[in-house]
Amino acid sequence: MNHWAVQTDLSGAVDSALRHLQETQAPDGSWHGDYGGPVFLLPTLIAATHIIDEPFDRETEQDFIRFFKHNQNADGGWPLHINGRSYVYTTALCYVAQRLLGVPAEDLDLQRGRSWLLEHGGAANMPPWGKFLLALLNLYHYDGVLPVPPELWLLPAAFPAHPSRFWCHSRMVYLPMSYLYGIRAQAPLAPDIRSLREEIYCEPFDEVDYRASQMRCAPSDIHTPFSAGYRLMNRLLNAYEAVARKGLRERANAFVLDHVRQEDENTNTICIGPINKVLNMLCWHFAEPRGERVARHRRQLPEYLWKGPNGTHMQGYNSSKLWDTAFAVQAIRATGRMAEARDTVHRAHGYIDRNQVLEDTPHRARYFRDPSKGGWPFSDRNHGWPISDCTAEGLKCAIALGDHVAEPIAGERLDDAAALILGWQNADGGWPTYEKARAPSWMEALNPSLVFADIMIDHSYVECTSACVQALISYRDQGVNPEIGKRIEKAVARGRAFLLKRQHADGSWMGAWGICFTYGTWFAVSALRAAGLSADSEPVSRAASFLVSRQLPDGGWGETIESCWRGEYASSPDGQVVMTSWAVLSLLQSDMADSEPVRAAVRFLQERQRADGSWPDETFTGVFNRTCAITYDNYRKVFGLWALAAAETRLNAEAKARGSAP
Ligand code: LAN
Repeated sequence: MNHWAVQTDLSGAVDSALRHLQETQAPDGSWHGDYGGPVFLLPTLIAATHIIDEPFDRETEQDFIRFFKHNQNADGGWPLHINGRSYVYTTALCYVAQRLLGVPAEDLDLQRGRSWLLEHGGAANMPPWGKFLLALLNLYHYDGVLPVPPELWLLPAAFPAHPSRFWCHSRMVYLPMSYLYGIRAQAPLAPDIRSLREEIYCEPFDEVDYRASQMRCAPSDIHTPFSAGYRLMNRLLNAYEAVARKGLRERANAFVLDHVRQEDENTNTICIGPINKVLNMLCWHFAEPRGERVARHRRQLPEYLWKGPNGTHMQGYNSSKLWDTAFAVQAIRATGRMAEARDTVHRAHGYIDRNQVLEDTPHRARYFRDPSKGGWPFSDRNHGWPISDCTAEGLKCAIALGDHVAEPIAGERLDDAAALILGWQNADGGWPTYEKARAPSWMEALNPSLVFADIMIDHSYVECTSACVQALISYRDQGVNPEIGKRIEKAVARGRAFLLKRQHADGSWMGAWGICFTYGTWFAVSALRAAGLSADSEPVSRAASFLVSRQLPDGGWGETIESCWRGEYASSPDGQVVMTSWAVLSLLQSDMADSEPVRAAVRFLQERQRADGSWPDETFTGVFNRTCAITYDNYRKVFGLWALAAAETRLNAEAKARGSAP
């Protein structure tokens, strides 16, 4: 019997999902969607534009307020990410931001927010980043800010805790922070600030014990407590701050400002991420008031904004365009309808072609940068920071599209990408996000954020490793010289060993950037299969058993962000399209490819699909630093299509094997 016959019109479902994907392609060839979710970014931006006195137009500001109102929790507080529980960090920031936007303190929602805040210890109970921002606004005393002296940058680079060894996102936040701290940057004490001082603390502003509150934080906000090592270091930093000499401070400030300038120039003032974007802008506001550099930053800011149905907010990156486009291309390819989708594919190829990084950053060693030439970024080439897995997905697409486009990307550019990937592999066989490991793992203990985990160094990740392994294999398979071939073979073997070591006892892999085990498992299984493991090999079979054990009665899979911070599978009550698609894509590569669980999952995907080929919005699928959820708007249409297409391919292959039409 043909088990697949139960799937009514699978090819029709693929057709309509493909049509929907094609219809939503942007004119530049990419897929562009909301990259939101975090709630702490927008208030940070509003504080900064307030400090530089360059607010947004009234209409946009009203839309910011709409975002805040929409995302206020029933208890009165604000969450770290949309739909999360309340944090003191975001509650204080969202309260302050709305006041700066002109919402009166008597506003009923703000009153509820203030009550929640004061019940949870007030703004002196915020985690360090929040206090730092309040200090910039002149709403908090610098005595209560964890010292971040710029002089650390002047230490010999060989020093193991030198900031050049931090994960680039933390490094690029710490950089402008150390400048602003070094000069004790502070907005003037305007009347709105004066009244806010009386609204957000449990005690009168001048009676807050700032020094004692340096390390104080509400339990609701603590994910990674201060380590003993950090406490000791913080004592040393405070002692240093008490004796810091002016001459050295000025030298350090100049050094830091030069690095801020270089980051701005490398990224066309986009900066690596939203927080350092805002802080770099503030550096220039204080260093060169009303100068061209701060103006350029301010002009560029709207690129980070997204106007959604529930208000305008600040996104986690300037976009996720390259990443989404690379997956869209692979989903289309899985349909086997490249010829039908020719124009779409051409335009997507154009985007991938135009957005490869073609040169290293200037004086890269002096500015602590790895090579960039040949890499692909997450958003676009203007941003410029290449990422291991984005490079890998870009390379996979460039190779896959080589036969389908008139002007394939030149071979030397593919060579550069492959060389970059090879150069990024860590000693443990895994791949990091942006940069090869620069520091020992104990440095993670110096994480001062409390709110986030795994931010101090660039660790090796399952997803990055998997993408790099797959890309190297595709690159090798199109023919390389024996010497490179040998290097790739070794790199792949080490990557494979890394992945096998990371498999959990239950057969799963934990993802770090998607939620969560369904994501990690899909990446790992895909790489292991590409690297030669068979569908019935023990690791792949165990992964399949794990997935089947987590399938929900509706035929789907669904995970919540709890999976990420608990490190244990946390199921949602109902199946979710994206997680179900990841599970299907994994199972189809296993010895369970032809099984009732897969058929039930495909039925689930078909049932959830709307008439126009799309799927309705669901829970978050992305995460960072284990605690903050982030939206991948395009994942439903991309992975939904990919999973259905892979199932259809399988069905056709079976029919062919039996010598009958499907
Ligand atoms: C991203 C976005 C892309 C993401 C992938 C490429 C998907 C991933 O496979 C590797 C890690 C990476 C590059 C990533 C890392 C952390 C980022 C940069 C983000 C999730 C986007 C926003 C986040 C950044 C740290 C947010 C700013 C907040 C701070 C705590 C600094």
